Amino acid sequence: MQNHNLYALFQSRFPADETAAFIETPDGETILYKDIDRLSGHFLGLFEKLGLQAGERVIVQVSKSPAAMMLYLACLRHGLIYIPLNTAYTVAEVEYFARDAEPALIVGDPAREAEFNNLRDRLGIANLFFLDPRGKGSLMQAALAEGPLQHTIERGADDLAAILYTSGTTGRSKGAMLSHDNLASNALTLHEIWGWRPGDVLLHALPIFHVHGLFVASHCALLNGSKMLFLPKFDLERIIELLPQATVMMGVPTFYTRLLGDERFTRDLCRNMRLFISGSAPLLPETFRAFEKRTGMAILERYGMTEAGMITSNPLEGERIPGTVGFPLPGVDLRIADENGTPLPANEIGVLEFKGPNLFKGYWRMPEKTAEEFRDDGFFISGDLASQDETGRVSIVGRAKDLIISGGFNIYPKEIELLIDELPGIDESAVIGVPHPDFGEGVVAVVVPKEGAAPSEEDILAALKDKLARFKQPKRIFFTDELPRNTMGKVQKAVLRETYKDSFKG
Ligand code: MLC
Ligand code: AMP
Repeated sequence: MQNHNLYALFQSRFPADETAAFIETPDGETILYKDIDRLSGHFLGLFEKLGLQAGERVIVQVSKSPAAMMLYLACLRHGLIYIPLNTAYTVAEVEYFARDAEPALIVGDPAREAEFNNLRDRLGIANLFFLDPRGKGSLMQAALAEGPLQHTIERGADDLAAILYTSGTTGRSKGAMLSHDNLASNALTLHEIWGWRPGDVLLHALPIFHVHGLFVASHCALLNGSKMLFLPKFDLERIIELLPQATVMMGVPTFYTRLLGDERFTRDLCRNMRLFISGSAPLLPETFRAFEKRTGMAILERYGMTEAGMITSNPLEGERIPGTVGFPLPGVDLRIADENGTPLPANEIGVLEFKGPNLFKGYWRMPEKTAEEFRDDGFFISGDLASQDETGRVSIVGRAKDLIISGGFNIYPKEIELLIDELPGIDESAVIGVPHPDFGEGVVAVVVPKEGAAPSEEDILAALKDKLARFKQPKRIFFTDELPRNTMGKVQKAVLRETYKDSFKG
């Protein structure tokens, strides 16, 4: 039987060259391909010692580091289901995920050790370890005392490799279950269509707790045996320093607007680059054009989501058209449909639906929610509004779901509205995204105070501080006597977005 474990696929592609580097950090830390088996093998030793079984969940909320990458690969090898969490999440937010996923192991940042200990005690989590931004801490200590072991356990195509939480329209997060084959099929396709070639070097500045940085970027590098110049986070200075050594970079649109904002970012700096890829949020056509003017290169925009990885891409060869996300990936069946799932004619706007080998296995322990988002014929309802032209090229024109995407992070207004609405002196609120020069969209809360009450912006922000990750907190709060509603009584968010559209101008 073929082992569908994704790690086995990577392993089969590791370069024969003993000196080939997988990761290089600005601090001079290097991991060679030949060392990946051994380094991840120490974690396998620890997993064995702890008695962790395939199919158990591991929650990881740690800074990006080469060690964190090794931990991810070790989880794949041991058949553990990897659950990465945004490092910005508060412990209150982590608690929700821990209750839902019932992990056998949590790995956290030692900077929040006391809070994690408290969480472990309250939830009865069996194993808690720490890994700091330098790859040190109790996890590493315990792992280095074990192994290294060298198993890559047998996995079937549908066995889960990861659960990535993504919020639903109700504001509560749902765990998207991704199998080894979901990840493998998408990685193989992207490796092929983006023309990865010997000698490619990836500049990796994305976080590794989302699809984009963890799967799309790292998996392509692994399949290609490529080196990743691995930055702990987006850092303009470092990127400018490292670009001449790179050939490929992936980023959210904010990466590209920030680069364009620096005059050192020139055509010469990009002399070895062959591909800039953008996604996770819409790339403005003006950014595409300014980028092309500055560098002579057309950013390749693609479209994806947590539930499926990548779904469409502009072509490597052929025209990349700004404002479009290109063609469905090979193997992806895509249609633009009306609210009943009936396909619409070319160029009409409807909801984008698709299916393919990359499409997830449903939401963790939420069969009803899963059923709601699938059509009877297996198509997944993405919640994105799009059109497709006669040639098959797709344009994302909006969202049917109430979602804000800020700097590539998804923010669900409902989650914030619920928290604001329960504060004293507040009648109701509406949270919207409006144009933001850096993040694409910025979060604005429009709040209706109770009669006679006068809540302040500071009070509201103070109340949200420990409950919500910083990036979700409104960057502006406006007070109003009444929210605009339609005849059905539904808040007209489009009207609010128009009213407050200049909140971040100037
Ligand atoms: C940081 N802040 C943000 C923010 N990121 N606010 C809104 N939106 C964001 N995305 C806030 C912080 O809370 C802080 O607030 C201030 O900005 C500075 O924080 P920072 O940590 O220094 O920010 P910075 O490093 O500059 O981060 C910005 C960023 C980062 C754009 C580089 O957010 C990022 O790496 N985004 C990528 C997200 C991503 O990988 N998405 C992929 C999802 S996968 P204060 O007030 O404290 O100063 C997906 C599928 C697909 O969607 O298709 O790919
Ligand atoms: P997430 O749930 O974090 O995976 O975010 C997925 C969502 O990001 C999609 O449903 C889209 O709304 C959005 N998205 C991703 N890529 C693009 C893109 N290139 N253009 C517009 N929206 C995008």
